[in-house]
Amino acid sequence: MLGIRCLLACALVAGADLDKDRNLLGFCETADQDCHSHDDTVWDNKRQTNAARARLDVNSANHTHQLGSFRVSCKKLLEAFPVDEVDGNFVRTVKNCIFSKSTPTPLKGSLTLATVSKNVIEDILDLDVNAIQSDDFLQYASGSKLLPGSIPLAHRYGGHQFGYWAGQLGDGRAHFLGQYTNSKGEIWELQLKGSGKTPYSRSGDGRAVIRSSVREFLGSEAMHSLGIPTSRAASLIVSEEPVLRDQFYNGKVKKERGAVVLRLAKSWFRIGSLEILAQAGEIDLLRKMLDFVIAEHFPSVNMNDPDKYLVFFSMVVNETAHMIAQWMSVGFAHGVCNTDNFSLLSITIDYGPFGFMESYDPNFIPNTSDDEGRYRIGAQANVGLFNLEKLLGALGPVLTVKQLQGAKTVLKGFADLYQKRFHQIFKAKLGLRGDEEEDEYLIAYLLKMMEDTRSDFTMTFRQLSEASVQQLDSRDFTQMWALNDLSSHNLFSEWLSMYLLRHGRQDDDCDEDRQHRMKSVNPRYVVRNWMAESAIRKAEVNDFSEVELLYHVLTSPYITQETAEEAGYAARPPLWAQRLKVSCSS
Ligand SMILES: *[C@@H]1O[C@H](CO)[C@@H](O)[C@H](O)[C@H]1NC(C)=O
Ligand SMILES: *[C@@H]1O[C@H](CO)[C@@H](O)[C@H](O)[C@H]1NC(C)=O
Ligand SMILES: *[C@@H]1O[C@H](CO)[C@@H](O)[C@H](O)[C@H]1NC(C)=O
Ligand SMILES: CC(=O)N[C@H]1CO[C@H](CO)[C@@H](O)[C@@H]1O
Repeated sequence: MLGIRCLLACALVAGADLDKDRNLLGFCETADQDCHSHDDTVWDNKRQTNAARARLDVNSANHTHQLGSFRVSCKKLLEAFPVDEVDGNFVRTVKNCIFSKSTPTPLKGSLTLATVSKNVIEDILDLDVNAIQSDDFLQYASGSKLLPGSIPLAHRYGGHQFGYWAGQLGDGRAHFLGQYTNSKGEIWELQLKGSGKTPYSRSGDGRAVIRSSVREFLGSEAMHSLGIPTSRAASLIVSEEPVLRDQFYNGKVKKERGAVVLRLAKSWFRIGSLEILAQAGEIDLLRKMLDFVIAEHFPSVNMNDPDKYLVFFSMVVNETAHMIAQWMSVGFAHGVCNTDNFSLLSITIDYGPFGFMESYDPNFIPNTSDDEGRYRIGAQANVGLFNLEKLLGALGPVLTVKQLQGAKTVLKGFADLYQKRFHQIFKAKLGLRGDEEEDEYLIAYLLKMMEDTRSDFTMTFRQLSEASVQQLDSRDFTQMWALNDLSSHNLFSEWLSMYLLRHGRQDDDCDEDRQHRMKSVNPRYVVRNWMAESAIRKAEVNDFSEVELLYHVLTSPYITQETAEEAGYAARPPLWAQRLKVSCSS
């Protein structure tokens, strides 16, 4: 058994895929220590509370606001930070500031409100979904007219792209509109994406096309409903403005149409926001931004603590490890994990060529042009670590030698934090309570079988949740296509026996509870590429019904829904889906 255990630890590491030798060891070592002190119920409870809260909010929220009284404010950011002295949306190198004033460029032709997120409109923006079916909303949410209180800004940042320092990047087609303080006292930053050129557009046209905007809208709202920290999308507006794109970078330029997403986050600052200040030697500004971010978003850090930057860093390391483990738990591959696409708040931002893995494969790459597989799903933890190293580099100028040493030690703990969280989440996905030594082995064994049989990641876990113990025991999977695939593995019976025995040892756990628990963490619906693609094809001819349908389905991913079943969203993907290439240029 020990032999197979070590073999299978490799499979799990493939899922985690950090620095291979070290972590293979690291994994085996932590297994014997008391490293699972947090019970998985913490995670379950948190999700359930959030879901319950979400339901409550829908009923109790105060939607008295009509659009007429909606206001944003830019005061806080403008008072905190210097602004570019130069005006105008022409491309330039910008120094000694955090923002440039930049006015959105209205889209040409008639505008159509393609879809809105009811949850964001009501629960975050305190607006009535009916009130926003107005021409005013179309103008505000597309950049044609400025919201009361808005002084639109483009953010200056830099970043490491594909492993190398890329210099000044910045919001090249996004405009920060202002902060909105909602009826719950939360402060949200509103941003338009696709709203025209800024000083940071480089060679871009400042636009986004329908294709990428639909994906961002659905992707971010779906991630939120899966319980994963993310930016949000309020609305999607499409226009008649022609936008030229070489979709597959093969020289075939196609005329598409411009679209704008109104998106929200508690903060849009990224690792690259700090990096550019450190690289440019603007150390006072670096300190200013750090103090602002800590004061606004890390309330547990004491501003008078001489180690506050170190404490901040350790919190970002921890939260980033958790975020990536959560990505892995739903098979989410971000696709472009550059330091400028990594939030300082460890929320998922910048939905580009992302993808949800279908057949389990640690080498899954959502961006078909990423030939090296730098951002393959199994490498995400490694890339997260790389990005945190770059964050540490940016903090260098404000840390003492001793603090720098401390920060390096914190960084060394990343792999462990990640693996503990990964283990905890996957244990919950298998419905395992308490801790048994063989748990990691059960997880690794399953992933290895999934990889060998190319079983569907989402539906394997879901069907394990839906099958009763009797069904599992009798190995009757005629109605369960993913489990049917998995059961073709020659070690499946052995694994299943172990799994059922493990469950049998859980006292006070009836099968219904197990199923219920598992169904609340294993989604039945994720945004598969083929689903998004089908909705996009219709959206491109102004039929937004499928975008709407997907949005509704994906807001309750853990609940079986009739319309979703009719649409085949939990069925074996259609044949044409296998030939699909992800659209990369956006
Ligand atoms: C709802 O908002 C209105 C206007 O802002 C306020 O007067 C009212 O007290 C609020 N009601 C609740 C239940 O919070
Ligand atoms: C790490 O992050 C998790 C998830 O957000 C949180 O529950 C935990 O308290 C954090 N731990 C530390 C030491 O900050
Ligand atoms: C996809 O990967 C290629 C190769 O690394 C890269 O040049 C391209 O920018 C990536 N696409 C996106 C949208 O990030
Ligand atoms: C999806 C997305 O917004 N990706 C951005 C990530 O960062 C690069 C620069 O590194 C931008 O070009 C992408 O647009």
